Amino acid sequence: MVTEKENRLVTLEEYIIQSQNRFPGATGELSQLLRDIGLAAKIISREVNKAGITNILGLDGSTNVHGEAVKKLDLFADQQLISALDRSLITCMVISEENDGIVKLSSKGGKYIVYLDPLDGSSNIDVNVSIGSIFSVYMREPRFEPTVKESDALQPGVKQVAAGYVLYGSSTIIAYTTGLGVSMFTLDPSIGEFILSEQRIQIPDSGSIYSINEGSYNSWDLGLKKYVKYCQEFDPDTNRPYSARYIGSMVADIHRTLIKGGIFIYPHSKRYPNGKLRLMYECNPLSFIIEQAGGVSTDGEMRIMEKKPASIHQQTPIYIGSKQNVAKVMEFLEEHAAVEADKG
Ligand code: AHM
Ligand code: MG
Repeated sequence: MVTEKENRLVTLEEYIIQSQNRFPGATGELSQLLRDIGLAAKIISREVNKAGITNILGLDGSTNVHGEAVKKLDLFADQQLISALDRSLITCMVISEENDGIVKLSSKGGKYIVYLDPLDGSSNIDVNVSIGSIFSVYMREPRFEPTVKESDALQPGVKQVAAGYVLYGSSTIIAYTTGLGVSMFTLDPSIGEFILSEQRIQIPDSGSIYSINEGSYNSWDLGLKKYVKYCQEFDPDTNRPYSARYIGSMVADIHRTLIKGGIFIYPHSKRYPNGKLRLMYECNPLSFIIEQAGGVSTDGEMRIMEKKPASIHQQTPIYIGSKQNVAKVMEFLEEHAAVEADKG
């Protein structure tokens, strides 16, 4: 394991191998899978950086399974990640935002199932704003029948064996967890390697930033409206008013929340009665990261990672971030839900 005292540069590959060596029985397969994702991330990062000067930018004319316009880079990222995972024959199936059904890989006996949001925040691509990739890894349990099927992948988030994100921002960063804290690496483009920048990251217990698309204010529950008003009130003792920050790329908003603390919310609303964000390849992996860093993630009623998925593309509301901020919004939601129940 790398100690803080060592100032030698440690690459993602070295770090993964060193971490694996701490578990004598480890087969190295999960390490290989993480290295595959690291490689795909470098290729996607290169393409994202040159998007503005190539014709890869822009709509490719088709729509994804949710009827949203697909940009060329979404497809590129999807292909890169899937083919990187296919190559090492340890993943049997991929579920991706860009594909309606499951994608069976060449290795039918592969031990892992991987969920992907290949390029999250894609509406930000053509305005040069940060975007990201998200991944979430499950085991395909040996008791499952030989034929790989969708129901094998319907496991709650607590069963994730690894998860992470890549942020294509002012620099490219990869953060991941295997359940032993969160480690973060920054891509050094001059040598083409991800270099360890932080390990055992901790989210602050409270923060003074709230992150939500306030354009939907009129269709929120009363408790949420009151919470946002609370964030905006002047009270220097509690560091209010909070700052509002909303990038519109969940990876970037969660990355900031992880580093600076605060809360990110995508609630249910009249427009999205079940929330907009996807449980399996957006909310579960980012919840695993935030929880591993000491934060909290809930759908307003229960822990996100304990939700039993009914379908691979299921949506969910999410309230995620620093412990104290999430506890506060829950107080508002509960208080006003009780008031509404009394009235009705
Ligand atoms: P995408 O995967 O199609 O890019 O959609 C998910 C994105 C999230 O990154 C972001 O938090 C959210 O959609 C923004 O939605 P909205 O524009 O409704 O606020
Ligand atoms: Mg997405």
